Amino acid sequence: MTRFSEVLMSDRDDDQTDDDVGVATKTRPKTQRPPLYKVLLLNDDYTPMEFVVHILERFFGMTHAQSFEVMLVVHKKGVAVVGVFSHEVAETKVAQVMDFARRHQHPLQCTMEKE
Ligand code: TYC
Repeated sequence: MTRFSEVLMSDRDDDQTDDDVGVATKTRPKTQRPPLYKVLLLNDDYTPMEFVVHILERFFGMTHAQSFEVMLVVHKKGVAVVGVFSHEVAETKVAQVMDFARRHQHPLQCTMEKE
């Protein structure tokens, strides 16, 4: 279809007219997302259940009910993921848990692994 405006402006070097929507062809540079790390809590026979519940509330922002549930999963299954974080935050959580457990003389173990 030829429009009057197109005839008048036919010497424009741009072929696009107002109603040509066009397709975006710009390539999107690949963005890199930082890897995430799972923080794992391990079961043992000596750390009191209430202590583990307290750890989950204090360092992982869980409610008492959530903490109790997750503690029971670790108790029954041996291990559970208690959170997924950036490398730096995961490292901090592991250090906080290990330090708190050590200061209270409980053998609780907390580790991290790449997701
Ligand atoms: N198994 C411990 C007990 O019976 C409780 C416990 C739960 C310990 C979770 C560690 O990560 C843990 N007292």
